Amino acid sequence: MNLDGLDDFTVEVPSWAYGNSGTRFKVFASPGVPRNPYEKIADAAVVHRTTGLAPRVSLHIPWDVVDDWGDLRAYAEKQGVRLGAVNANLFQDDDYKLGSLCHPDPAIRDKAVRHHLDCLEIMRATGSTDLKIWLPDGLNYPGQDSLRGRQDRLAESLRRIYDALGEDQRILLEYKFFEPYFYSMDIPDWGTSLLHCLALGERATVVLDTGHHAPGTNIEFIVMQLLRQGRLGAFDFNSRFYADDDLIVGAADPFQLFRIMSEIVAAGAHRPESRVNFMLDQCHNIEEKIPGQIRSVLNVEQALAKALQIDQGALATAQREGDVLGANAVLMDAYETDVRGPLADRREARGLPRDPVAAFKASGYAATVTAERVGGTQAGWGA
Ligand code: PSV
Ligand code: MN
Ligand code: MN
Repeated sequence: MNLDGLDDFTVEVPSWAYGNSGTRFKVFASPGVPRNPYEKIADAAVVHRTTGLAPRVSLHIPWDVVDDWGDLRAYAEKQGVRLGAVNANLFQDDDYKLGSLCHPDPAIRDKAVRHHLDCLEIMRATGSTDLKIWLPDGLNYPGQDSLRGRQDRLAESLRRIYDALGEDQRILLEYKFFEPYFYSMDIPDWGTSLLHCLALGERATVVLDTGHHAPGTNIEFIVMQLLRQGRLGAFDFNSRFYADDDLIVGAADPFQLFRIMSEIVAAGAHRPESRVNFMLDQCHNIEEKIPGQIRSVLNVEQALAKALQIDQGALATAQREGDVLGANAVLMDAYETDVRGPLADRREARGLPRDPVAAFKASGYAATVTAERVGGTQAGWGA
């Protein structure tokens, strides 16, 4: 079985997946959750040690702020992982009631821009290259503000952030089509995100969160189109049924994940040279968090392994000859291939556990940290 393309493939895990989280109405407390960013990194490192797939951890600012970034970086490296993308946070400040980067008041826009400049400073200390920007903003009512004016203000604010990027830094600009109660989002779709990125310059790229689309959206089409433009910077992988559910990637629609990875493989974008950052953006509200993350990174790997089974030659021939069913069959054959055994063999050959979830359960890690950690923080929101 051809699994060559897996060798340098990695998934980045989010620090907030290890803390408590819940619905919009209730956070469920789990025993042994991390009390600070160091403990989040320790948990993330377990995911990497058991899977060999997750060597980076995304941070959320200010949730993960520490006194000494060099110390956190050194701690992560000692644990065998690196600090990854830095997520800005514009959604927990009274000043942003009417928006942040698009706010009608220039002083509030300035504050929001400065938050991103602070994130760039943090990235210099952590060695991170990716700044992820997500706007939780929009309008509740038609006429509340000028749709066009907000886009002009957004362009200006993003320009200030972009111009402050260091040589090796880039922007990941996230879009999302809805928030509960909004009539219009400030960056509702990939077209809006891409237009801003194109205006900014080549170090501005789109991040595609799989939970941020209307039901039925053909996400692999968006992936293909952004790859064509060289502007797919990253994924925020998760699953959704009805809303932005942040459930385990590949849980709701494994076939969709396969179709996404098929476009990735067709463009060779699973290789590190593509600089597509395959991140998770998930919360584990009721399930155990570390096994939930292990399951997630394995699901991404499995979808990629299946996509690598597509007989590209046979597919191209069937497509050229107009063999509709034949072409579809080539794709489905790859999807139906059971890659679990070969992936377990591959893990074993690399000194990793055949079954990472079972290995984690047998390790006693959960009991150890439950005994050690009392008073874990809620993921992000209370940090
Ligand atoms: C917003 O729904 C989002 O997807 C953004 O990436 C945020 O940073 C993240 O979720 C917060 O959990
Ligand atoms: Mn996201
Ligand atoms: Mn989201």
